[in-house]
Amino acid sequence: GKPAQPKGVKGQPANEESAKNKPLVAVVMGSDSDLPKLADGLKILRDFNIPYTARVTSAHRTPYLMAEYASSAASEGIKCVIAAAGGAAHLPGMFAAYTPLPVIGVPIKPSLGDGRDSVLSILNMPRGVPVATVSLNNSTNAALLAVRILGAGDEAIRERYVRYMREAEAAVKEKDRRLQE
Ligand code: RP5
Repeated sequence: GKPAQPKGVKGQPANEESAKNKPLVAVVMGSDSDLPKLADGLKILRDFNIPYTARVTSAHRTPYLMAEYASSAASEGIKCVIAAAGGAAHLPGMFAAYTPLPVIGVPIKPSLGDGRDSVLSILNMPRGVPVATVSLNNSTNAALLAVRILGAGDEAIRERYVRYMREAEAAVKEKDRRLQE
């Protein structure tokens, strides 16, 4: 007879369950030294219940791995990429050169200088290869933008985002109210 279907959690077939947990966002970084600056953004993705994968794929140190991963990300089911790099921050732009997916660049403050080089090298892309650039170390906005992009085609994610906006609004109103005390 037919082999028993392996069950995932909540009694769903395992293959459906793993499809549900397949990463939608790829967070790539030039170095593991960037990781601490990405912690806030990764927390937001978890809070929004967005499955993601985090990888170190350096445009300079592992160019072939980076190109291979960027080339296959879309067919792996990734919908949106967050790419972080500092200094000679080529990763977001190079990643965007290999994928049709939206790429959000996070400039990381390097050990040398104030970080304008990171910002400008991610921001100043040639026409035709866009990278959405957030401000220095701002993985929070990168993650929120990724959630918005996913939410454009997914009502449940959009609803979670609207709730987040309401909560953020309430938090500011509460601070204002306390100022009046
Ligand atoms: C970039 O060089 C990385 O994105 C990182 O921000 C910077 C420094 O890397 P490490 O020398 O700390 O590995 O590629």
